[in-house]
Amino acid sequence: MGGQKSRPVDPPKTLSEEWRKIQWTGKNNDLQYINNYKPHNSELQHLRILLHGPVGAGKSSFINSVDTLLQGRMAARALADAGFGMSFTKQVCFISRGPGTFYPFAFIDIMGLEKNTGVQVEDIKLAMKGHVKDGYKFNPGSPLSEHDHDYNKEPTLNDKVHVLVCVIDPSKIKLMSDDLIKQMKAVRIAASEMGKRIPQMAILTKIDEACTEVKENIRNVYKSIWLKEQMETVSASLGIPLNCIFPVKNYHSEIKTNDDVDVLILAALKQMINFGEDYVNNL
Ligand SMILES: Nc1nc2c(ncn2[C@@H]2O[C@H](COP(=O)(O)OP(=O)(O)O)[C@@H](O)[C@H]2O)c(=O)[nH]1
Ligand SMILES: [Mg+2]
Repeated sequence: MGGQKSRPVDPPKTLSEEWRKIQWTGKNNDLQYINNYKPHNSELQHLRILLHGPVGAGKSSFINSVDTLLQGRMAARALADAGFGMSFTKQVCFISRGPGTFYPFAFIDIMGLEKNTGVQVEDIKLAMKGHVKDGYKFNPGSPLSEHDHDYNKEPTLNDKVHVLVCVIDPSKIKLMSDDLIKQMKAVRIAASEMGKRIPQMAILTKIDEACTEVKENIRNVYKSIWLKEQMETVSASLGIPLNCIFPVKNYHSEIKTNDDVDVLILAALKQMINFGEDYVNNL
């Protein structure tokens, strides 16, 4: 009698196979693709990629990471403010490809959607339509009005947003308020209703922080059961198809780049460019 109590078996944390196939050795191909990219529509100077999401989600860090990876070394742009900077400015970030030249895509970084502190949905809608002049300092209390000096009455293709990217820290998903989710959804719906639908995707950042398996080896990204669940939750709560959601690890503390980190960032960036091209060419 009194046999040994069997130890509870921990459920597995990783799948034996990646559920999304990744070419871990494909960095150079992807890099070449980005380096060769030129907008098909010659009217377009820069494909404009708007990042939105809560403060601290990693928007600025993602832009920095793209910069870092394309330069092959840590980029010295002071964008990611450690300690969450509270700038409400519509900042357009161009990525340098050498003295005086830039990649034909740019990121628009707008401060978070936090209730009453961040940029409001109305302003983001105006920005998507190209009505908000670059460098405009948003006033969280009142959206930009048509009569304002910074209101662009006749936006051209180059002023508009061509891809909408929602940036989310997966470890915060459970803590996201209903209000915040409602606002992110509102932005997404606005983008869908914009005459022609602006393509949308999401990136999940900080995958190294919340998931031990990924922290140990970033190649576990598509084996981690937890991360897959977070991606499914984002897909369900924001209405973004799973195949438009990309996990990334940003460069934030390291002093050297890493090919596996680069491969994930490049996968997301490639999708942004492809989506933007679709949009611009089917107007
Ligand atoms: N561990 C880890 N930290 C990150 C990552 N991305 C961003 N961070 C950190 O998260 C904080 C907020 O990032 P930031 O880019 O300023 O967020 P933003 O408010 O959305 O622009 C900063 O301290 C970053 O160093 C990531 O992929 N992994
Ligand atoms: Mg920021």
